Amino acid sequence: VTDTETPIHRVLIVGAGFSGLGTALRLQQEGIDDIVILERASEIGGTWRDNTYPGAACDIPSNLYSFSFAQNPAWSRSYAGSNEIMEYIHWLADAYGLRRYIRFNQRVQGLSYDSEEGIWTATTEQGETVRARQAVMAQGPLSNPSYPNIPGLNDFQGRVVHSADWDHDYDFNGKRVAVIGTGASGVQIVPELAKQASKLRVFQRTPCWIMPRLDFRKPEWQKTLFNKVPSAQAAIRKGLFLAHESMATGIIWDTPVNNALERLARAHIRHQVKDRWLRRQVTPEFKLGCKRVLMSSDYYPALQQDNCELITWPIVAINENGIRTAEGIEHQFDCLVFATGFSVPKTGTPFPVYGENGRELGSEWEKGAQAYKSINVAGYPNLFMIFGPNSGPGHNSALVYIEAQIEYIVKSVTTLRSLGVKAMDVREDVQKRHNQHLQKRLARTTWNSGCNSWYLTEDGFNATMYPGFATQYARQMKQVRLEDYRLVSSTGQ
Ligand code: NA7
Repeated sequence: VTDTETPIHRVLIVGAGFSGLGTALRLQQEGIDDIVILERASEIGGTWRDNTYPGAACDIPSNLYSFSFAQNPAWSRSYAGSNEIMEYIHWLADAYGLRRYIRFNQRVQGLSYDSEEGIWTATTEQGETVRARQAVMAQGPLSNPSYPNIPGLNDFQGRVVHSADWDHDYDFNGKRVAVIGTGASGVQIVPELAKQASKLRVFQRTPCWIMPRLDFRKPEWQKTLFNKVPSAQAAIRKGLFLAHESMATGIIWDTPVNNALERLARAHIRHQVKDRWLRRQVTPEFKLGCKRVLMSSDYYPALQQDNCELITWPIVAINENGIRTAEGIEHQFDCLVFATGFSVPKTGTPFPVYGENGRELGSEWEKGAQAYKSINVAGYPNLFMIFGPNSGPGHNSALVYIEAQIEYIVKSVTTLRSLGVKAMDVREDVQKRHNQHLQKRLARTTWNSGCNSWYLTEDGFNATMYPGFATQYARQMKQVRLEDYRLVSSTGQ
């Protein structure tokens, strides 16, 4: 098929997770339904489709974890598990008829822009070509599981499982299991595996701050109320949102709120951990907020079960039987569970993206990714990103940020249509000023207070997080300031 024979769609979206589906839904509501979504897997759901390990749940209260334009009155718990979140995602796709836009099993291998025509072309590894006037990258920032580079990893003869690629056929009952990694996924997996494994060893490199998690079953009357009076749910949602906003002052900046939250986390350790050695081991040395603050009320108790032990000696090697630590001990296992997170393309893109005059985004981002309002990049007209550079939520619901970005995309697409303009390209000087300001603000955050985290590149550049309140972020996304863009008319001017 030659380019001239390939139909030109209005909007092309990469990824059918929350971001891609939400964008399609809102575009459809605005009367734009010439949409194609390319999805690499055979199912929708993105990160929630992939993260199905036992205990997988959201750290954000469920009432804050749905789109405001499609609330979910049915949440059964104060914090939703991954199953229930997937149910909500399926409901979104079915209730709004979004599946008809999706082409499954199509892994995008490149995106390129034709300046003459003002058209984006996506090609997939499976040989599909899709052309569209606007392109939305909604492939998610944390979608590729990362395995650490430990010598001998391939020699292990037992089962190897990653938190983001769970093996549901494997029976952990009575098995000797190692969990490597104590981040957000590790602390959710450990209490569940501690119920099944005969021996569970948790390999910790760095402990994280962990807050108690008030998880409870929601009363039936609340669901009935939310069904009948959506404004009641909206009001509760607002309250939860503001509570999280107020915590930002401690998590993002080193303020008295930070000290209070840290005292609470220390009290949580004292209350739940009896042994002094273990207390010392699980107490972080970095400031609360520097890495993601975790939520769990059953992780510390699980560590103290008879079948469970925390190991803080560094892992030196893996062999056919298990793990050798720097202490010189070899621990034998039937299964190794990697809760070691994701490879984050901070200084690149997940696939090559070619803009005007053949420029390539990954190489422009070698020294750290930069965008304008995290959504557009100069030289890449009509390209939008969800969870682009510096839109990471440190303290509030990811969906609040996604929603702000979706609204910006919808406004941009409808504005282009109403002005009869071919393309909008953010001005280089505007993008530069925006980033100078961002980096100045980031320098004063706790993320830059001296710990290693996936938020920072090796030389300490933060291309990941947004250094402010979710409210501030959403406010800057409310308006598309045309003066910030170079507008290209259909005649090319
Ligand atoms: P994270 O938060 O990236 O955590 C990965 C964990 O794995 C963390 O504890 C790491 O220790 C540990 N890790 C990585 N490599 C090693 C080696 N070689 N040895 C021992 N331990 C290792 O991933 P999650 O999946 O938990 O969460 C990802 C995000 O998803 C999370 O932030 C939420 O936003 C949702 P380290 O701290 O680097 O010393």
